[in-house]
Amino acid sequence: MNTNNKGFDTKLIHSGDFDDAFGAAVTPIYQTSTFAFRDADHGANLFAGKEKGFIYTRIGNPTIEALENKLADLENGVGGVVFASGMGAVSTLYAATLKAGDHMVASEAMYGPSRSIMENYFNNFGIESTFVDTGNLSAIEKAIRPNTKLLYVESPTNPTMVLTDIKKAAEIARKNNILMAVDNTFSSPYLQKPLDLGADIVLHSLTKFINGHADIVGGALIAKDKDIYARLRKTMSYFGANMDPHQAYMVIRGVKTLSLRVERAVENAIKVAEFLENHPKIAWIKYPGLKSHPQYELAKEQMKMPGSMLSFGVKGGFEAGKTLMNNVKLALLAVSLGGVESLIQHPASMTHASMSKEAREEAGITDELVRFSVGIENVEDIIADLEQALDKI
Ligand code: LCS
Repeated sequence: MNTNNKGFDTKLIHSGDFDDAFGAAVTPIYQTSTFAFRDADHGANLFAGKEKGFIYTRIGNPTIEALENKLADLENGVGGVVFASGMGAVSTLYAATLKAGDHMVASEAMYGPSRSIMENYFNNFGIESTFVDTGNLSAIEKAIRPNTKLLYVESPTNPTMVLTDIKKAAEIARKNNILMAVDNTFSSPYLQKPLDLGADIVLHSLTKFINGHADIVGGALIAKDKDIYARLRKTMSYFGANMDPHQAYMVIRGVKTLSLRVERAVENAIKVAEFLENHPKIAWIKYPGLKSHPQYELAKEQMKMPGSMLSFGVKGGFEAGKTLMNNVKLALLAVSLGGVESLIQHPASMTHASMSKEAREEAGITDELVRFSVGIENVEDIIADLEQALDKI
């Protein structure tokens, strides 16, 4: 279906649909590694890009392409490329946009491995990086060097919930001839559209809100411009972190309810955040939907709603936080986020353990920080669960 000028929810359901031979109501799974050519000229033309069609599933596949088209439409980009994981997308982003002698400026707090692969692997190929508080625009400007080629931000950051003013940061990037990429995992395209705000590339761990059901791992890059899209696609197909058709089918199924899930999760998160902020055993809480968040106004400006991720510290520090995590019964003590189920975890020893302690402390990922991904269960149950676990401290 042509979803031009249609609303976001209509796009969630129908964008990327293609005419299946049997009129299937949902995108079928083309579980095949290769596609037969009509004749030798057909094969040669496909490889030369003179004809459209499918060659080999690492390069492209109808089920995978349906998801890529849907995601590009949702983020208002020209094209999308999907990956076996979010980290497949991150490593392909770096490989496609940086070469020896180049420099990247990025958010100091971001998903641990996104930072660690730059500091422990890409550095070995002569690529430099500076990690700063991208919530502070002058820190971005100060970090830019003549060889800076990529500005990469997470907004909000995992797990410190710091926002970057995407519009203003994109202006800085443009002025300096730098590509800007935004990891939009914590918001999803329902809440935030980085390309509309001036970014060049959007990244997603599809594992999170977009799939939403904690049953697959996946990643995506969406580009605003055809040349960048072509570069990302080529790098993906050579490096081989491609998605599998069955995985793509699962994400297509999951994403259809994105707006419904996110709306309920945010509604719950606001109540959970208010409960925690008023609880005597909570030392501090960072949630963009609370007036106490230093970027509350920016969140209202660039996000449709404040999301359903929050981080906090319990009075008594790490030991008290550990007691809380060991005593929740409804929320799962597990990494990942953005699914229908509430999840609690400890970034310093789990998702961000790959960063050095100094880098963590500098980025605000203190040992006491607990991260909570609010699910879509009945909010009274989520709060009662937290309350009984806090009572154990
Ligand atoms: N970007 C962000 C913001 C993430 O949170 C993650 C994973 C990734 C990229 C990588 O995606 P993946 O390869 O896992 O699909 N974040 C995780 C987290 O916070 N807990 O477990 C995984």
